Amino acid sequence: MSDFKEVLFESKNLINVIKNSDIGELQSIAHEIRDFIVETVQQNGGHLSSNLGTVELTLALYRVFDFPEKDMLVWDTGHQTYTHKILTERMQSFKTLRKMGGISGFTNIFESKYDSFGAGHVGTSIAAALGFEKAKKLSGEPGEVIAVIGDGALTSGNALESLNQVVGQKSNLKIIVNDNGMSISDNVGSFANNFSLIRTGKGYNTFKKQLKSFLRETHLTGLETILEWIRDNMKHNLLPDSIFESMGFKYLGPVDGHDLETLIRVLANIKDGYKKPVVLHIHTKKGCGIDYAEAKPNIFHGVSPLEKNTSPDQKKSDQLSFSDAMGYTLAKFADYDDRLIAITSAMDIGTGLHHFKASCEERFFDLGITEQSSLVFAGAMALKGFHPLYAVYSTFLQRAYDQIIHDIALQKIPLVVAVDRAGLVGNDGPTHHGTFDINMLNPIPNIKVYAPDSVSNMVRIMNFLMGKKWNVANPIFIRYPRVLEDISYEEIDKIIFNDEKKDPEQWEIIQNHQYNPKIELIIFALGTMFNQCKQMINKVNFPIRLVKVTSVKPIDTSLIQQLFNPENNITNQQKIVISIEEGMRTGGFGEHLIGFLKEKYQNQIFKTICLGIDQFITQGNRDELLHETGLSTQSIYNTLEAEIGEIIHQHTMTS
Ligand SMILES: Cc1ncc(C[n+]2csc(CCOP(=O)(O)OP(=O)(O)O)c2C)c(N)n1
Repeated sequence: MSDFKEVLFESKNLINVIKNSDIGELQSIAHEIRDFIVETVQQNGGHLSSNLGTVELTLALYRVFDFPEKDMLVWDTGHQTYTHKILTERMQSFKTLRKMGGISGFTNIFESKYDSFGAGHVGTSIAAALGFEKAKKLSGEPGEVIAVIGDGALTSGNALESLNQVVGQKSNLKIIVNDNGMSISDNVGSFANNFSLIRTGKGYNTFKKQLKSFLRETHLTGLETILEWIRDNMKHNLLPDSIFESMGFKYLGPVDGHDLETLIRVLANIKDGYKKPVVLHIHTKKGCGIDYAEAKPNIFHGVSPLEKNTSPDQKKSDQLSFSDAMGYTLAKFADYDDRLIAITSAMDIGTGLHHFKASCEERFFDLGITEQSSLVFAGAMALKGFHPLYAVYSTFLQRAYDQIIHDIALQKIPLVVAVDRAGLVGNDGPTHHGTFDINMLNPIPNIKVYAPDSVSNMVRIMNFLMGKKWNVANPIFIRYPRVLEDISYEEIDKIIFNDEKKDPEQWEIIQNHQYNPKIELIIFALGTMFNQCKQMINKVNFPIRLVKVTSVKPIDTSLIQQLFNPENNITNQQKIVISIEEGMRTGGFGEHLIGFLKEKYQNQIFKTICLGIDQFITQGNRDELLHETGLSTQSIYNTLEAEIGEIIHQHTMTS
C-alpha cells in the first residue's frame, strides 16, 4: 500500500489531512482518489468521467473553505461528488456506492451533513445556494456559500433563471462553473460556443502561463491586486465582453481545474474578500487521468458495473435495451417519412436517439438540458406539419409538466413523447426512478398513454403509429422501462420489414386452465408487470384471467365489457379484481380502472386490490427493487396469498 493510499484509508479526518498537506502530497492524494473511484465504479457502476474531472477542484475547495460548519457547498446535479463523499466521512462506506442500503451516487441530505442539498436533476445549485445565503444572512451566520455547476447544467432553464436573480438579490455567492465542454455528450448552445471559444483560443494558454508565473513571482496576496490582474489580462486576452460581467458578476478565469496550486490560490483569494457575486470559470477534462474515459467521456459518463481490470468499453452484450430499440426503430422510419423529427434534451445516447442522429442528422435536435423548451419546440414543429418524437426519461419529464398540459394537451398537438426509464431504474435511486409519469399523465384530457410489455411490442406499437405512415392524431406518450431484453437488431428489422403492428388500445387476455363458475381472479397488469404476472399465474391453482394492458389511457372498454358483461354471467360469478403497475399507486392506472369498474359493475366485484408503489424508492438493482416494492413475481404471489389466500384455498378445494 502506498503512503497516500494508507492516508486515504486510515485517516479519521481527511479534511484535516487536506488542510495540512503540501501541494505534492495533495497531488498524490488526488492520484489515489482517482484510482479508488475507478476501482469502485468498475465494481458498482456509476458516473465515471464527471467524477474524474472534479478531484482537484474538490480538494482545493476543502483546503480553502470550512464546510459545513461555516461555509456551505452546493453541488449541482450531485453526480460529480465522489471525491466530496470520500473526503467527508464516507471513505469506508464508499465501497457501497449505489448499492442497496449503501451510499447514494448523488448528494443526499439524509446521508451526510456535508451534503447541503440533495440533487439528481440538473440546475438547482444556484437557487439553493442563494436560499442558503439569504437564510444565513437573516440569522446572522458568517461564512460563504459556494455553488459548483457544470457547463451543461448551467444551460438548463432552472440554472439560468436563478443566475438572473443573483445580482438583484445583492448576493455574494461564489459560483464555480466547471467547464469541460461536455454535458453528457458535447454541450450545445450559445454558452457552450462561448466557453469553447475561450478554451480553444490562443489567449487561454497564454493566460494560464501568465497567471501561474504571476502567482509564483508576486508576493502580493492582496485580493484586489490579484483579481484586477486576472480581470485585466482576461479582458485583453480572452473575453472583451463576458456574459457574466454584463450580468453584474465578477468573472474570473478560466483557471485550469486540475492545477491544484493555482486553484487553491484563486479560491483563497475569493474567500471572504469579494462583496459581490463571483463566477469562477474553471476548465477541466471530463475523464481526467484515465485514458479510456478521457477519450470517450460521453460513453463513460455513466457506466455499468464491470469485471475487474477490464476497460468498460470491452463489455459485450447480446441484449438490447428498450432505449436502443426505440432509437434504432425510429432511425429506420426516417427512410419512409421525411417529416420525422427526433428531439432530445442532452440525452442522445441514453435514449438511443444517437441511432437516429447517425443516419439522419439534419432532422435530429439536441436542445441541451431543456426539457420544458424541448417539448414546446416539438409542439411547434408538429403544428407546422412535422412529425416529432421527443425522447426523454420519465423522471426528467417531470420538469415539463406545465408544458404537457398547457402547451401540448390543451392544443391537442399530434406528437409522440417516448418516456424512457419509466418505472424503477435501479442504482441511480430515488431521484431517477420513473414512477410518477402515469399519475402525471392520467388526468390530462386529449392525450394517450401507452405501455408496451416488451421490446417487440414497443416496435409493433411504433409501426402502428409511425411506421410507414404517421398515424398520430393526439399527443401520444409511450412509457417503457430501463430493461434489457434478449432481442437482436435483426429481429427488430423483421418486425419493421413485415410491418407487424400492435394497436396498444386493444388489450389482450390470457387465462390459466381452470374455470370456476363461482369466483375468478382478473389481473390487469400494465406494461412491464405483465411479464411478472405471467410467470406467477401458472403457479396458482385458481382460475385467473390475466389482462395484458398496453394503454394507461384510454382503457379498453370493449375488453372490459367482454369480461364483465352481465348477460354472460348467468352463474353470478364474483370477481376479485387486481391491478398492478410499475408506478405510484395513488392516482395511478389501477385506481382509475378500479374506480371505473366499481361504478359500472359493482355487483360482480367481490374484492379489489390495487398494487403499485407507495413511497420514494431507494437504490438497488431492479430485481431487488421490484421485490421491495411488492412487484416481483414472488412478492405478487405473496400478496395474493396474504390477501386472498383463504378465498383461493376455499374455492380451489370445492371446485
Ligand atoms: C433535469 C435533468 N435532465 C437531464 C439530466 C441528465 N444529466 C445528468 S448529468 C448531465 C450532464 C451535466 O453536464 P455538466 O453539468 O456539464 O456536468 P459534467 O458531467 O459534464 O461534469 C445530464 C444531462 C439530469 N440529471 N437532470
